[in-house]
Amino acid sequence: MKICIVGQGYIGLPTAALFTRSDCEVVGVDVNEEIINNLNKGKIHIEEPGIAEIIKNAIDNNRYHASLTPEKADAFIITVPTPYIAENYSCDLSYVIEACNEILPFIEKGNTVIVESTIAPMSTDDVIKPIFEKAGYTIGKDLYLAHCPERVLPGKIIEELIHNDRIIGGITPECSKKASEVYGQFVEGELMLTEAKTAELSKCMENTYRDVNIALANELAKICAEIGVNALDVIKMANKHPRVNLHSPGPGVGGHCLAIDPYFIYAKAPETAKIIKLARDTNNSMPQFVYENVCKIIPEGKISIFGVSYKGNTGDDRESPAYEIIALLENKGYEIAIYEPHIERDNFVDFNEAIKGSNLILILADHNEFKEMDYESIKDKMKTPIIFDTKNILEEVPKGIELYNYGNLYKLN
Ligand code: SAJ
Repeated sequence: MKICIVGQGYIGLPTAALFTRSDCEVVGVDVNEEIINNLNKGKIHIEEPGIAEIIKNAIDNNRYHASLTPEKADAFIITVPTPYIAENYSCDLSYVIEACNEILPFIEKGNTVIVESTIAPMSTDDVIKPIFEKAGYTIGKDLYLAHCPERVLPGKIIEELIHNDRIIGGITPECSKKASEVYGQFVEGELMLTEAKTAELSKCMENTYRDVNIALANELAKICAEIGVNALDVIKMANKHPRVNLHSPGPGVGGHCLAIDPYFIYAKAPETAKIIKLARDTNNSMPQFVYENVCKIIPEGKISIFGVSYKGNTGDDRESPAYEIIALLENKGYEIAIYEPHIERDNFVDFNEAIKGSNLILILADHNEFKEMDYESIKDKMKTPIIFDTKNILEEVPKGIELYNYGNLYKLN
């Protein structure tokens, strides 16, 4: 089977890698020339374990190459970003539409087209299907169209792509069947056949479920700071109940999924999607909450930011709440030094420079490096050894260091 995958990012590239392992030939398409050139040399631009070796091996065996333009194939998979439109939070399908138009000249009767990008409910029926119908195809008869959302966790993509159950949402049952034959190449989880619109909403709801739960945890953290209770203890205790799973409060919700997908549902039914919108607002309010607490801990001085990526052990900083927190602190006049071991950027500094003469370490990402750090040694290097851990990663710190987290913020009131 030859597969053409449009979009060689966090999902498209690992997906390409897995198809090549199942003896498929893959052409990975992307608009970014630098990415294409690097990929063809075996250089990977995403930080995800396992991918580089597979792609290198596939290039050596002529099973993978990257290209700026699509090629004829048996199946086309679209894995491009779907941001949201700021005015009304609706799903911006422009990259998906562009990708559909781009593959059109290479499509032949009998091919399968799969959109993996997360899209708002009804997008496949109302927007994507007409593109191919206008070109003369009858969907389900001579072209098969499906929405098959990915549901993998960054950092564990390879494992989850293989083992997670997969939603296969065809426009017709025949479309679902054809799309399941494509994923059957490497997916070992269950292939669940359904309609496109059900697949779309299921995917958006998965991330909304998590966003709403995180909002609940964040609200709890705020309540606890207000009334004088240790939020982390409450979570630990409550989660001993067999049917309770309170999530973790944090500096806000980042990433390209949780911070965006709930809006796709909200935009479809703004009058009804009340909890969904409130959860987004609550999570969006967390940078301000972190900022206000920092101001209470130290009114001025140097702050060492530990981590800006949206989640631990990745170099992905899309939609990261860290940047809003940094902007608020800079505006207030604090001196900011950013230490982020997973991202290289000109204005980021190394560990020693970050903590030298610092008044506060503000942990904003749960990287392993920060969990395993020798905090004893930082005491002498900092001006005032204080840590505010917004990710709940430090249970204990050496004597002489003052630690704030969501368990004891009430002490500041
Ligand atoms: N977060 C909290 N508290 C928590 C859990 C997470 O504040 O208890 C924050 C994280 O710090 C991060 C954000 O939420 O900023 C999102 O992180 P995440 O690990 O929950 O999820 P993502 O965005 O990396 O991946 C999600 C996953 N969806 C679900 O778990 C329902 C993943 O399976 C999806 O494939 C992915 O979205 C996607 O692509 O849609």
